[in-house]
Amino acid sequence: MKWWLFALSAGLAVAGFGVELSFDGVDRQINERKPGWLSKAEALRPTLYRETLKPVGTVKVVEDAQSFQRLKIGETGNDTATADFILDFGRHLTGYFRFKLKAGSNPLDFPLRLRFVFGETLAEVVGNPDEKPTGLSRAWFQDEVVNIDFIPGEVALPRRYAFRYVRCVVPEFNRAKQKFSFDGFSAEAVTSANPINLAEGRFGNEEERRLDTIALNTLRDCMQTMFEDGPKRDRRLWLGDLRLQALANYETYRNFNLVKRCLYLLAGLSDQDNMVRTDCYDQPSPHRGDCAILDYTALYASTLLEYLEASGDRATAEDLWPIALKQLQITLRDVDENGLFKKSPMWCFIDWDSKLDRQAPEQGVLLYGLKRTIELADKLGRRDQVAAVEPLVQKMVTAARESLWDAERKLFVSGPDRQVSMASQIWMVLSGAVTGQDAKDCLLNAAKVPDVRKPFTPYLRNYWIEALDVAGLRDTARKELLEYWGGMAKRGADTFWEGFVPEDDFFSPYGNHLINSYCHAWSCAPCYFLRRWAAPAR
Ligand code: RAM
Repeated sequence: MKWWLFALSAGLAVAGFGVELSFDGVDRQINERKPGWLSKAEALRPTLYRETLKPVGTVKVVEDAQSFQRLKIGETGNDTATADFILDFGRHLTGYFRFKLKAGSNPLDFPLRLRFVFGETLAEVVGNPDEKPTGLSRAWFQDEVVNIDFIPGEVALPRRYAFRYVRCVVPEFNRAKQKFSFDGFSAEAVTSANPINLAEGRFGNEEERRLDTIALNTLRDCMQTMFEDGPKRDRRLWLGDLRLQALANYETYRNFNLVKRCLYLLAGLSDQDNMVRTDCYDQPSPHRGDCAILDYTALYASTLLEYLEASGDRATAEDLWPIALKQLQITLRDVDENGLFKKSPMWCFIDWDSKLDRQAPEQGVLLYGLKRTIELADKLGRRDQVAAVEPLVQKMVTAARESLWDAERKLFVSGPDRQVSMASQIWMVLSGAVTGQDAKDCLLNAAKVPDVRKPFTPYLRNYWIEALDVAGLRDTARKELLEYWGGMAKRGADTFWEGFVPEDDFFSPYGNHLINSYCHAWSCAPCYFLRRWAAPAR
């Protein structure tokens, strides 16, 4: 037995949960490999595919009570000789924008001031972000002012945007109208998703095909030099989003190297305690973010396991195994001696719901992470290294059943107020703490509780669909998927959104819907589920 493993087993045997386990040997291995991991991530930096797009025309936006956010496209045309017009590129894209200017009949004798607003939705191009405060930076709203000294010429805006619409405002139009005109606009869309690799899908009907297409576009526009959460905001790699993107990617664009790169980035940027931080940036050079989400950390091993299963790349899984094992130690820190999670100093996310009690869902996700780490160990022939933690699975299941299961109502409750949420049932079912009829019951019973806390984001909805499927309720899962993502499609989504609450078009976790991301990685579930369900059993 290796000495660090001995320390781990001894620590557990003596103290069980609630104690810092000794992982010295693992830490040493990680520290030795870490610089190499970052170099490997760098070597995997993808070249981006580029496509030039022209606007399909201009649009006028009109108010309409029945439409998403009470706005719809009215008249369409081609008129760019006005003080204020909106270009429509006909599809969502992540990329760059440029335009040409022609001289007019009179010389330009002052700088031409132009304002551009880029929108994934109509609301962004006609709305005023300053009307409602947001908890995030106002600068996420994609607008720019440019002052042009000389014409004719071509101007390329320096930043990357995520958009379908571009509003162009010429504040001094009357002063300038004899002196210039626009002479063409174009966008360069960028992605690391190669359409040639796109696997053909089989769908039950046109509605399913449509949802798949919107999900593919979402994934494509989030696939950049790493998997970004949203190309408008935060433009960051987040571990929780990565897992769902990776799963969808295996069914579609099959860019295994991009997943590998992200796994290496997170590992190479892990902190001084060797915790993979929840988020990281790629520009100007890779560096980590400052978030530490407990439930995301619990999913690192699962993401690595799924990468191994999809790609067959055992060398990478072997290389990253120590950091996956290390995350297990970190996530078990907040589980008490009875196998119960109570609270953590880390950020417990689960969903953007400030009123959600997180005890039961975290119990579920930590148990899930524990089991997936054991599975990974098994695949790598390292079962001996997790032998000491295996009894904890049963302990956590028992703790969940004893402390969180409401036998009368046949569902899980969470926290001192015994809150009923779909999140609790979802993660308990996914963790296997309940199976068979109990799993079906808790999901369906909770959904009927009048004040049940429902998911706010497609992230948790994704796991709701998966939990139904795992519980043997595939027809319900399919129906729910078509209803929820179909709800976004009916409201005109070109790509799926960060947040969607069917009863509230203006839902935003940040207080202002204009800051929301409307092309968001964790929303690409339809292309994952629909394709898997259509495929012969694997
Ligand atoms: C949001 C990001 C991301 C998510 C985190 C928790 O700010 O958009 O998608 O993973 O929050």
